[in-house]
Amino acid sequence: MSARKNSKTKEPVQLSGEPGTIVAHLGVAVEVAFEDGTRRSVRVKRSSGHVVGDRVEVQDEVLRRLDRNSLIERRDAMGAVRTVAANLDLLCIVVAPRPATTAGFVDRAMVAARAAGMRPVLVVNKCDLPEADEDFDGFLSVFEGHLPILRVSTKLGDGLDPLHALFAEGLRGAFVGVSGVGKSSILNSLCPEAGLIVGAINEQNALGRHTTSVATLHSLPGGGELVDTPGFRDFGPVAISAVDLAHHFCAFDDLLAERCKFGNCLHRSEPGCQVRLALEQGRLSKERHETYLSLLAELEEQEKLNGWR
Ligand SMILES: Nc1nc2c(ncn2[C@@H]2O[C@H](COP(=O)(O)OP(=O)(O)OP(=O)(O)O)[C@@H](O)[C@H]2O)c(=O)[nH]1
Ligand SMILES: [Mg+2]
Ligand SMILES: [Zn+2]
Repeated sequence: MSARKNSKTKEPVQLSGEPGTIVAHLGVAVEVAFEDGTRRSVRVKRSSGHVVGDRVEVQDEVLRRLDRNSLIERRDAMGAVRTVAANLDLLCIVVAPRPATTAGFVDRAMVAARAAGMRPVLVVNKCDLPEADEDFDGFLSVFEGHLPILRVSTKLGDGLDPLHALFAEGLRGAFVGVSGVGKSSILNSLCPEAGLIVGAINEQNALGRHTTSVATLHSLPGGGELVDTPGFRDFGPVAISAVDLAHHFCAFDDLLAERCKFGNCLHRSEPGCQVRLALEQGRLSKERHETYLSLLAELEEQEKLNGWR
């Protein structure tokens, strides 16, 4: 609705702009898709903070951002906060046997999704490769039961129907993951008219080449929308309190059902800690506890910098 009359409070009628959604951020301009199906670029300041997925109203080249339902942010290696996308229902963490993704990346992405009120989904691509072996299955198995795991191969065209079904209710999701796992390739398979550029990984070091440089939002033919994002490795936590972290860390879900001795336990080395007990009994891997500890240390550092304590 572009203009709304409020007869009860007798406020003057507020003229608002044309409603739309930001579908691409091009630095000095954003591309807005309007409800009538048209699109156009609107100039913005680089520092405007607008992101793909933002609902906006545009009037005379002035862009007003509407309230967000959700926002996914991350801290990069330099400590800067980067916004990934806004107004998402699902965060699809894309991994592949090659290039490899660390379990820590998946855990961190899951923390970010849960803290932002989005459902995380693990999308496993390139299931056709010989590297999709027992070791790789072992890597995936620690996440089983904590989020849906969908296996695909864009090369073989396998596993696309369950992905379509995931979005069919009209949900909006974003693909995140390290460069080269095939985020743009999967989107092209789901939505051939997206026409995204894909790039071969570097055979020498088996790393992606950062082919995608801007986030873009696409409507899927079977319903729903998906954001393709440029690959990144650093998923530093943003705007989560150190005390809340454990509740967003899926490896602790069952462990925290049994309460720790102290209500404000940070699950480091406190006496009577259920996490520590699980670690000692081998029910929690050292690697995952270390991921938690590194997230905790990063959040405590931020809280110190922000003077929260
Ligand atoms: N074997 C195999 N290769 C695939 C599959 N999907 C994608 N690839 C290849 O993986 C490489 C990287 O694909 P992209 O789609 O560009 O990866 P991306 O995740 O978008 O990478 P960035 O944009 O750099 O973040 C390309 O050479 C693709 O052809 C698959 O299912 N199997
Ligand atoms: Mg890409
Ligand atoms: Zn504890």
